[in-house]
Amino acid sequence: MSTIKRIWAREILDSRGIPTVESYCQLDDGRFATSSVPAGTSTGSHEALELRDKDTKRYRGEGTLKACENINNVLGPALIGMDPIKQSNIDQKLISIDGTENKSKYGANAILAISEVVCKVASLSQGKSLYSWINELAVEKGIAIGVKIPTPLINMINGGSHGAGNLDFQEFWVIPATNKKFSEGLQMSVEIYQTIGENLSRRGAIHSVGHEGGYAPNLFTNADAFEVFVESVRQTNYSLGRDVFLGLDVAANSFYKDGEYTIRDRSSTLSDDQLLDYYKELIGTYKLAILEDAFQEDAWGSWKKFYAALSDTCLIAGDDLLVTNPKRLQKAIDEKACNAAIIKPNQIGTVTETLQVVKIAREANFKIITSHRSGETNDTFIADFSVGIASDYAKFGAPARGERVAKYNRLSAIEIELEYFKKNK
Ligand code: 2PG
Ligand code: MG
Repeated sequence: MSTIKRIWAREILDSRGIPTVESYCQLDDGRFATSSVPAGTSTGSHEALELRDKDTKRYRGEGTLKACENINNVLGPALIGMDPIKQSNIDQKLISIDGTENKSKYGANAILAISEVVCKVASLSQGKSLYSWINELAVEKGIAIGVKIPTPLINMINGGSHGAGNLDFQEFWVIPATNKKFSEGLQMSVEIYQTIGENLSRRGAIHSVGHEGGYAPNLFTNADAFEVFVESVRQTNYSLGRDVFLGLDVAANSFYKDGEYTIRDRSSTLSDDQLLDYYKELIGTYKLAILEDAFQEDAWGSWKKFYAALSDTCLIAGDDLLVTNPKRLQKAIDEKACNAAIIKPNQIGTVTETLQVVKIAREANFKIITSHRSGETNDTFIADFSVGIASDYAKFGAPARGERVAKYNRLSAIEIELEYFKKNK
């Protein structure tokens, strides 16, 4: 049995130029792994706490030196001598040392950085691919039987707090049909992404790209983005509603204030019921397959109405609503508020707790959407995780920018590896 010899961390930058935590773990057999954690921009207020230094003399208060010190001086030393393949013992130890409900003492960023790096080094020490090791953990918990490459939700256009003050909705996706092979779906989406780019430039509408690599165009309304999608898909060899579908992360928190929602598609503010009517219109016109965070994170009543009206028509996904938290997920199941869960390990803070949330969601027949964050690194842990838990969907941003394509390229590599194993059984 190999044991943990040393764990340490340093501050690095994420894709937005904001500090995050990179962790290292060395075993007594010499094996070594490194990992880094992402961070959100449009975070839900019920997420586990990401520890920031709040020292305004450095990185405008966003430094992660304290989180790194917590790893170097407290959390890391406490795990020395432990067996890295006992992921739940490791995570349990981290949870109990921190002792708070939302990991606010040592920081969910510090805790997850350790949880993930230990998971990685454990896969190495057993000579297994990371996704297949995560699958073993998932099988042990009764979450998955085999591995599966998820269908990607590919971000084409960014608005909201990921955009450039242009559109209100945060992420406009193209979703390949679920019967397509991953590589086929990726290729289709890239061709559509590039066609959208050309159409936006022709209209003089490209402003820039947003946090996740989607275009951040100057368009008149949110619905105009879908018009560009329809036009662009038509110009490719693919057909909307057969080869590809459309979807949205509305991220409604970002345009909600004092009981009202403000979007540029309407001249006056909208109540929850009026917004619901607008979604019905959009879903009818553009046949949207998935809608994430259609209402703000605590509007349980509106989520329930939305579910009652549309759960047979599209997937209703909770992100800021659920924050990968078992209690909030259970409430959503009991109250029939949604039927798909966005899964982000850094919203809860350990690999084991994330697996527990996936288990609850699966048992309630929810679809699982494993997700990156808007502030990412080139770490591809989340791609292996999505395959290991047999996630239905994965959202890793646009097919552009290094930190986004790293994850899609990792899924491609896993696809090739799985095909090889199938042929050479
Ligand atoms: C989301 C995510 C990721 P952020 O809202 O789903 O796309 O954004 O990481 O900013 O919360
Ligand atoms: Mg979201």
